[in-house]
Amino acid sequence: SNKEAKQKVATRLAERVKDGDIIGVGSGSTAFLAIQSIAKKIKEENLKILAIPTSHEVALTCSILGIPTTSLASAKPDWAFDGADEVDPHNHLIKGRGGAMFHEKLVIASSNETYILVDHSKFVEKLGSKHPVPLEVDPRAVHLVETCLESFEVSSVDLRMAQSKDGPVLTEAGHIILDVRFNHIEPGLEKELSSIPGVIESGLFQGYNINLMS
Ligand code: DER
Repeated sequence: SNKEAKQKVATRLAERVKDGDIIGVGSGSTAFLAIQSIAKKIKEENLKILAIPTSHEVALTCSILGIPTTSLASAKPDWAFDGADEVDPHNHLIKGRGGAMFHEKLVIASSNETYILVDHSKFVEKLGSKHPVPLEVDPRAVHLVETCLESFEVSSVDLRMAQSKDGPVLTEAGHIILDVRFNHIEPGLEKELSSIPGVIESGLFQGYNINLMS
């Protein structure tokens, strides 16, 4: 099953942990299983590691599991792991279903290598087949960004609304998220999107040192 596949990948990832590692820890359900496997291993083998969480939720999980944490402001990760929503044949990713893609991209861009944990449902021929590309946008720039997006071939732009609170989702940095469906995702799109004034970051990951684990 999907859950068993995720658990197998999470367990295999935990085998990579070495004493003294500083590890960037991604958000999402697959990364969550990996963190639990890592907590088990470091207890059994009495390993000392530091985790760099990519969201408040991951930070809370680490503290509950007794995994010491640090931050990018104080340390560089030796390596990182995370999940993804879509992976294409070039190992380009769409991430951000969970809304943590800004911090996740900081950690992945700071890591020499990143293990992306996926089950086969994440593989696509073309990015954008199943998921929109989330943009983290400063709320003051939402109209400016929507206007700039008109010069891209876009089929929809949706403000991500909160489920258990009235109004839009606000990220941990206080921004809104626009979920954008692009008709074509070319290799240069990530950089183009980040150059739109008011776009803080996107969930498009093109050209990072990604090791797939599936
Ligand atoms: O939001 C994210 O980027 C997560 O990593 C997400 O893309 C994968 O989450 P999942 O492991 O729960 O599918």
